[in-house]
Amino acid sequence: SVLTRSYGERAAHHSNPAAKALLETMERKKSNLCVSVDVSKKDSFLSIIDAVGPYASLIKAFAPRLLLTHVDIIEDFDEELVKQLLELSVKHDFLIFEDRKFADIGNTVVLQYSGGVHRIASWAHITNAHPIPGPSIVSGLASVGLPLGRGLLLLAEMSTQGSLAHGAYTEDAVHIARTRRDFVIGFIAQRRMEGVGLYAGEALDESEDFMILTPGVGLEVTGDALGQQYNTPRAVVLEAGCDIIIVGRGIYGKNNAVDIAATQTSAERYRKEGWRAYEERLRR
Ligand code: S5P
Repeated sequence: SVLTRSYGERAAHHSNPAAKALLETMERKKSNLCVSVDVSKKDSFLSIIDAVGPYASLIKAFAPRLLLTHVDIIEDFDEELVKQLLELSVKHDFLIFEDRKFADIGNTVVLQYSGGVHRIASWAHITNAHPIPGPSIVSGLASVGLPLGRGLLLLAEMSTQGSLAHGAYTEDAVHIARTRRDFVIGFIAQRRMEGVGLYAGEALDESEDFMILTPGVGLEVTGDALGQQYNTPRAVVLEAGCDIIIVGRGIYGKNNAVDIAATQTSAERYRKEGWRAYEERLRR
């Protein structure tokens, strides 16, 4: 089973270059930690990334969730930021996951992914999408991302209280991913989901290897005021069988006033906890 394979071994089961690179850097840096950096100033954004770079294998960049309106998180976004982000990604050996959560028709997501102010496909190794529109969203994004060697994650479940992504929705998300294994490298989910999305007559392919990235990870608190729910790295990696823990406020604190030393200490703490749980899982 995937659960008893090392990240390094699993790299061989992926043909997608982003998936391969991610699993290899995780093994190399002994880190299954993805740091989520949701701050609104370019300077804070870059200094957090520089600080946690040595401790994370994947940086989840700013998330301009609704491009149609004015909600882009980084107020002073520019081309220079992208350049510096890419320099940091080389310096610290991490990949960039733009948590864009695409959710529109194929034609629109092609434009959103390739163009606009942010030109996400040009710099983000990995991005994600809600499967709500059906398989066409994956085809649209793949037409932009595959030629660039990018990978996609589907949101099969969410960490929030009352999430609608469960049951048949989650089943279908996994099913869609199975039909596009060249581009869909894994899921945002809360558990391994083994056997989910296998419809009558379908067989589980031995080479199938999806990465499970899990947000809603915290050591100090069990939630926030807006429906977020937290589990420990151990519960997520060892008990639920997920591969990567996504941690935001648990690492960098609450706002733009960044305490670099404290950020580094907590990044290392989460990295250690996540890695220990993974090593224990391998021995099971
Ligand atoms: O279901 C989800 C999916 C995502 S990508 N729940 C989440 O919280 N996320 C993201 O993970 C969210 O957008 C945020 O960037 C991060 C969690 O941040 P934290 O500060 O609560 O750790």
